[in-house]
Amino acid sequence: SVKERPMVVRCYTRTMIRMTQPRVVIAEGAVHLPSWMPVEAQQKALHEIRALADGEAGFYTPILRNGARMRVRMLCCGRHWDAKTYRYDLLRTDVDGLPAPPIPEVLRQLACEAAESAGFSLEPDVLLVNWYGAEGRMGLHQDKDERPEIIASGVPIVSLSIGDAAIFEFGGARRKDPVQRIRLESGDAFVFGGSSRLNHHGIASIVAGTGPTEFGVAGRYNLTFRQY
Ligand code: MD3
Ligand code: FE
Repeated sequence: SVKERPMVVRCYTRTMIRMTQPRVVIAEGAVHLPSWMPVEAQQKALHEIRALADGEAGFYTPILRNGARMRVRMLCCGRHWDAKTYRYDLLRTDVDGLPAPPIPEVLRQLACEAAESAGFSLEPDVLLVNWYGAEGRMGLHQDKDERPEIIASGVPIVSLSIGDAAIFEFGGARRKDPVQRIRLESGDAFVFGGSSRLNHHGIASIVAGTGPTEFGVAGRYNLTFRQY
């Protein structure tokens, strides 16, 4: 179903225009907000991501407990997701032992607004930034390493996409449940709360060269904001 979110747009002509923004409910609690971020907000977010990338504790390639390299580069804020233990930790124990940097305030604010746009509320204390190159992907999985009480409460995970489009797969509670394929574009927000919080999901592929050219970014950044 599609619901509309009324919003006011300030034009350069100083006229106030009432517009609506699409809100697509994919499953109970799973709300897709296409083009939710204006281009300026995406650029502001990219600026923050670049500052993190250039910081002491930058991007790395996570190596899973089975020894496999993930097909994304990652950077965690607030808390670090340890790919060896599948636990959250204040330090990057499986990478370089450095503390996870704090979540930049600009980004935290964006996530709270996206949650609100979807009818949820979120106080994120973890941000995972994933970077996908043209060959990037992420297999079907569940996000269940957060505290059980948080997961049970239905608090959402907020995802923001910037750069190249991605083919996102969204399944159900069981691994074998059928998946919906949704193309995520630069500027899209997606909120996964309620009963969709434990659904299987992944990134099947990146559609290289489809991001806004003015950003000068290669590949795709995905930001997931979580409450641990
Ligand atoms: C559905 N990231 O970091 S974001 C992840 O695009 C992750 O980088 C993907 O899956 C990416 O764990 C997908 C969309 C997403 C994020 C969290 C979810 C979908 C979700 C949690 C529950 C259900
Ligand atoms: Fe996930």
